[in-house]
Amino acid sequence: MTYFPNFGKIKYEGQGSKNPFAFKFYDADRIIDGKPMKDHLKFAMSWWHTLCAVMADPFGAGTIDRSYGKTDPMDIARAKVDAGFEFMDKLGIEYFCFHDMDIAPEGKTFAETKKNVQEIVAYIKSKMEGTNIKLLWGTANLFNNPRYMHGAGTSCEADVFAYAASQIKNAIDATITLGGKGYVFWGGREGYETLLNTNMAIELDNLARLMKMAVNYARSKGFDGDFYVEPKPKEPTKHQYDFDSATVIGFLRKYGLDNDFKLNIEANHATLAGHTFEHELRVARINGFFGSIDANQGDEHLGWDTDQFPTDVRTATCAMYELIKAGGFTNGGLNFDAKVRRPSFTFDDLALAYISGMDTFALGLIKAYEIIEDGRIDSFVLDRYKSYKSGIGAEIMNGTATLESLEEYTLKNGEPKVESGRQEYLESILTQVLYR
Ligand code: XUL
Ligand code: CO
Repeated sequence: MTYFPNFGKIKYEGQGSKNPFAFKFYDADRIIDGKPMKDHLKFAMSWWHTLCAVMADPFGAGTIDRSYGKTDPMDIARAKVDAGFEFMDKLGIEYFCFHDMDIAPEGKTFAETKKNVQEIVAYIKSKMEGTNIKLLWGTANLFNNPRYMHGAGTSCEADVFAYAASQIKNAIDATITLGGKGYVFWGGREGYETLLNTNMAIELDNLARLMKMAVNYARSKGFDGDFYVEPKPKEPTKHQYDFDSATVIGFLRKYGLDNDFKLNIEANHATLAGHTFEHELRVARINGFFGSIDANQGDEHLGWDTDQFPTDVRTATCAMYELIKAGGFTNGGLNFDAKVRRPSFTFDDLALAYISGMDTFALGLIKAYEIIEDGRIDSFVLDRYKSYKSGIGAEIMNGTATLESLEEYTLKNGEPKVESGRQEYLESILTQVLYR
């Protein structure tokens, strides 16, 4: 039984290949800086977009049939497992990520939902045996069901908070059973539509309470992986509390969650926050919160989360530069939180999309190493701050300078001499390395 009859194992054929079902840049076993490309990139398949999304939009029905030839919801869920493992095997993808409600159908009661999830988790576990396929992270879907219309952890209804907590408990159990090293909080409904009906202070305190409960529970069950918050400024709510990396880091520190949580940075969410992807990664990295990546890209002409497969090599290069400087992934990886366009409705399109995304990041990784090896950009930045190495700069850095001593210095030395930022020159180096 195959769900993807039109292609077999996708191989690396190199840049000269015109075979659509082949990698042009992603050479999984190629050693770069001492380890295979696949271990640098740790590609993951998103269960929801890859196996579930029917590509409906507000103006029309779905274009992809996700019944996998079955009618019973649990049979469909099991078929998705089979299809997912075939897909990962053929693409050479070693990780996956899921929400509880992607893998199993919601039951009529919570008890039924719990049973459904446990049954499919057991099936996934049996499929993992004897393969290299691992769980990157798990999460709970606390945004689809209408009960979450006012939020989950930030709901004004305590019963909804309790329901969300129950779902999280089971999603953590599923993550632990499948050996996952990450658990994600993405707050799709954790925000507000209007301040006129919102007590922001209670909502934020409660969100932190929910996260703390999750940490306490998971640690008590032996989970030694990372928790992640995935920042996003808006959509579906008008304003989301986990706006961007800087906001989330402030939140985690305020509530004492910074030892257990890192960030899962999504490219398109960065764009929505008015940042570049690399900005969000840089903020995470320099603050010690670099965790995992949801790779995708938006459309520069559309203002919403289009979740497209990444094709922009310049952006991928800048992102991979941040990954390398962060020392690589530990528990994290690169999850394609990306979906095909609505008219790309065949299963072949899914594979072609992944091939394109994986090639983009493979090339980004190669180019990021070339930028570092070239050295001109790094040494420019090093040199740009050389005034802090000695004299008055060293005094500022080592904390001996005061406002008085700096005034004395300025009175004596007069107008500072400043240098050019050389942006255009540095951009030309990037272009030169990207296109050589
Ligand atoms: C939504 C989004 C989610 C999270 C997991 O924009 O990115 O799929 O990645 O809940
Ligand atoms: Co995401």
